[in-house]
Amino acid sequence: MTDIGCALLAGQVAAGARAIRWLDDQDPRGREVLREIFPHTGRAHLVGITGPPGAGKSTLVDALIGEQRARGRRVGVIAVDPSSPFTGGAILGDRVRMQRHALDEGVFVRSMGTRGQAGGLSRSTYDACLVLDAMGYDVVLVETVGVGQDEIDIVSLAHTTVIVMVPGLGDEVQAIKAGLLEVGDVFLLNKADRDGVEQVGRELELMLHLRGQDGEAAAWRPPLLRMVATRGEGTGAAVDALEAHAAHLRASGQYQRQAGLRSYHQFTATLREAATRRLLERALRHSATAALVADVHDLKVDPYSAAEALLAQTEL
Ligand SMILES: Nc1nc2c(ncn2[C@@H]2O[C@H](COP(=O)(O)OP(=O)(O)OP(=O)(O)O)[C@@H](O)[C@H]2O)c(=O)[nH]1
Ligand SMILES: [Mg+2]
Repeated sequence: MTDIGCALLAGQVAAGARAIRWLDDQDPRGREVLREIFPHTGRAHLVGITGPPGAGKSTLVDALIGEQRARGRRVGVIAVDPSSPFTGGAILGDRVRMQRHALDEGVFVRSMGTRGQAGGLSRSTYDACLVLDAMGYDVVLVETVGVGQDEIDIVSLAHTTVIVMVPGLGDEVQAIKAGLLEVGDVFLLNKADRDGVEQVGRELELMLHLRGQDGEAAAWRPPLLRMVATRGEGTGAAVDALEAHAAHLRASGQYQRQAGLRSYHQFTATLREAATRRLLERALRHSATAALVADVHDLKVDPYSAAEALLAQTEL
């Protein structure tokens, strides 16, 4: 075992931060550490938190950290900012919001920005979750803005997906709401101190009721809880709901299966990427490929026939 692997398993923050950086940079040392720590993962409760921009997710995460710490849990946080390559503004905001935990060694906060390539962010997030899990954090909270499918994928790979909603949002958010509704395990209606909370609350309750109707009796019924994150109101009930959901997953064996699913998802994503690259490299050695690619650009052949032709002429 490498020194950094040992230090990481002992929970040393500097080692964890370094491993995450290596993994992010695709430095081969990152992969080696990951191989070492992988058998020590699968314990942490992974909680994805998503919702529209400005819904109060970071404020709420800060409140959840406080409550989890009061219950004696060690907490890791990954703040995902898909919009920023450098996580400049977001980090700053999140740091300020979570500052009161900065000196608490039972709390570790990391921010991740997009790496540019497709799937890069979900890979970085997955790797960081494994690192925090191996470091012994009991709970890992992953915050991301719920706008696109990629971001929804990131959080729905967690054990427990928390959807944050707020009153006073327009139609655009209704659409987001529909997509998010399917993946939520716990719904937090934040900014309950604002006007319109009753109406949104009723709408969401109806939607959740309709969603619940085709489930089996043993299925989890997602609760809808009101919160005022800035004042810490509703935090205890929110943490209770997270724990109840983890207990539900453990009782049905889904808790362990989820780790396997995540790993399988990552396995196929990695294969897909590598296989496509290899296939294109090989295909480009054939002289016919350049002509085929030109035909695709010139719309002389439909994309499906072109893909079939390329596969037929290339050995996998
Ligand atoms: N009135 C009210 N304001 C809140 C509440 N929770 C958060 N806010 C405010 O909402 C604003 C956005 O909060 P953030 O925690 O940054 O929201 P976010 O969802 O993390 O934002 P992004 O990460 O940028 O999408 C801040 O000004 C908070 O103080 C609440 O319960 N009530
Ligand atoms: Mg935030």
